[in-house]
Amino acid sequence: MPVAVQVVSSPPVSPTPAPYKPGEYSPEAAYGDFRDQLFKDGWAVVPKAFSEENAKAYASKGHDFLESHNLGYDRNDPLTFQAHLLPTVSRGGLVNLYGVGQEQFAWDVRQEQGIIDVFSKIWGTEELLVSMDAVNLSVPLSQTDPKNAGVFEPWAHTDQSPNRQFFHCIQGIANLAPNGPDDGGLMVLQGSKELFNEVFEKFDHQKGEGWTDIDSYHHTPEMLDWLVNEKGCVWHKVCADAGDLILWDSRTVHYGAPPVGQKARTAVYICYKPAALITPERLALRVECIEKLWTTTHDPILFRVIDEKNTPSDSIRPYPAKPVLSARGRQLAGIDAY
Ligand SMILES: O=C(O)CCC(=O)C(=O)O
Ligand SMILES: [Fe+2]
Repeated sequence: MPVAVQVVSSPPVSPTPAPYKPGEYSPEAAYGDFRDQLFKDGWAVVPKAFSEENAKAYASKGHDFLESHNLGYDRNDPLTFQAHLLPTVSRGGLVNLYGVGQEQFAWDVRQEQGIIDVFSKIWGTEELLVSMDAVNLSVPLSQTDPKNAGVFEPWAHTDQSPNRQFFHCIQGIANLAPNGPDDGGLMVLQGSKELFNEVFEKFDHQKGEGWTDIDSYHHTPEMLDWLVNEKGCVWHKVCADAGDLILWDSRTVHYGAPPVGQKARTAVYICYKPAALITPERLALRVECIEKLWTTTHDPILFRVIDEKNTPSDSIRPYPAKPVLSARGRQLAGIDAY
């Protein structure tokens, strides 16, 4: 399981004005729910967004996925918790190859009504499109094996272009297994959302020929040092139970940490945005992704398509069957109009 650098194809993305502005915090306009913390701190956990029983069943499908590559991994045998017995994962246990974004269990999570309701509240509409993003399947790996050194390195970033200086996206993690302090998971830099614009002004000299329009920016050591040591931002490990939904504003600096205990991390990355935002061209591309079993990045509107050419031939696993979607799922996919 080498840590792969994923190349994704990049259809043109450009800074767009945000037509929805629900994401700014004001004490006068308190919601009395998860949105207050989300809009203030840049992250929040919604407990019990879906049932623990369903979460466990989805987690089991995640382990089926890992075992089905027939590389030697067996969830019941800790001696097989080794990188070379697993399919290729990207950083922090994130799997985005092998057509995983079109796996039935990923779609079943996206069709969970409790999760849809949370994003409907955020955007003020039930007419949403959902991402066809990666999953997280992190088997605990040895921290002393030098081959795993890269696995344990932080990869602090935001999933929003420095050119979009406004509320743009809320990302989510449907948490499938109990996720305590040692179990890996989302690390957030508390306080960094408020400083999203300022950090790029302060480090303007690092922009080279200009900041990227792509919604992914990895912060330089100088930026992180400034955020932590001068601005007082604090790293926080988000903990959650199976069935909880973790949310964060894409301007919050974050990364996914691998487990350092005995238990595996399993999660589905999930993000919904109003269907009204998409162009006909991108809607057609979404449907093509489902047809061709392609995975995308996090934003259901301005997504990039993961280049499946990087899927290694290290496994005999066939690609997934086409997912079967409910009527609601077909609307969330963009196959059927609202
Ligand atoms: O694995 C995580 O908790 C975070 C992954 C991540 O950075 C993302 O999905 O944008
Ligand atoms: Fe991210």
